[in-house]
Amino acid sequence: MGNELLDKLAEVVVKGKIKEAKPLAEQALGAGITPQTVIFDGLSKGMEVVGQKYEKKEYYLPQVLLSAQTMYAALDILLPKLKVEEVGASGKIVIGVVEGDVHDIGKNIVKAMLTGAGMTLYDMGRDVPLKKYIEKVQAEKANILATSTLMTPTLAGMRELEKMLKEVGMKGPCKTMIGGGATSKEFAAQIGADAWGYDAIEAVKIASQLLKK
Ligand code: B12
Repeated sequence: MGNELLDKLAEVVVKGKIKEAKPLAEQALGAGITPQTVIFDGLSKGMEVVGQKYEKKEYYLPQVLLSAQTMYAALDILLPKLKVEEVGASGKIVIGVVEGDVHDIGKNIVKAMLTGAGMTLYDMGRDVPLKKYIEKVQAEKANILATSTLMTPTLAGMRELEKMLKEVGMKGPCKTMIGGGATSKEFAAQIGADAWGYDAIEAVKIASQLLKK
């Protein structure tokens, strides 16, 4: 029963059946499936397929956009219901998608999980000029700067952010964590980021570790 609903949700994302997204998400919650499971084992699985279809040129941008909107419709229901175990580490986190990149679904899931875990989030949005991040980190005396990118060309922005943080004397007092499809643990080490996370579940673990340092 549970698996069927999750498969159906993945399919709805793949096909961009936007109207079915909310009712199905509600049905899944009603069936006792956790929001996390619905997001990671349902919606995200669908989005993986969308990515593969785009790579194979079976899908073009309008279809990808429709799938993204479908995922967002379901997330409207799911994100407010996310229950994350409080991790006993509180802190201020500035989060956003780096300049040049508009992919923000993953960032928004990460943000919801960190908020659920008891942290204070300052969401900068997507395609954000690097300077704005530094200004916000300084203004809020943030403990962590968390950035996301799914595109290779915009990786350079993350390297630049590390430099900019150093220049204003915040590298150290403010830890950095990065994630998103274009990033990797190796890349994080290369640029001197303090942590890298594969997904939103890991994001909570690494943020709490960074806050305890
Ligand atoms: C949906 C999508 C879009 C949507 C985005 C809608 C939106 N509001 O986000 C639209 C249609 C707008 C779009 C546009 C484009 N896209 Co697009 N898109 C995708 C697609 C299919 C899925 C991305 C997604 O939402 N995944 C689901 C979420 C939940 O996963 P996620 O983002 O990876 O996030 C998880 C983890 O990565 C992690 N995470 C994410 N951020 C962070 C941050 C931290 C700190 C941590 C710890 C963890 C973490 O946790 C998240 C949850 O678990 C990917 C394919 C793919 N394989 O990723 C291509 C993809 C990212 N797009 C791509 C491209 C090229 C584009 C365009 C340039 C296309 C074009 N020619 O115009 C434009 C981008 C324009 C721009 N300047 O940004 C390429 C990027 C290639 C590259 N390496 O550079 C990809 C990989 C497709 C491909 N194979 O070619 N796209």
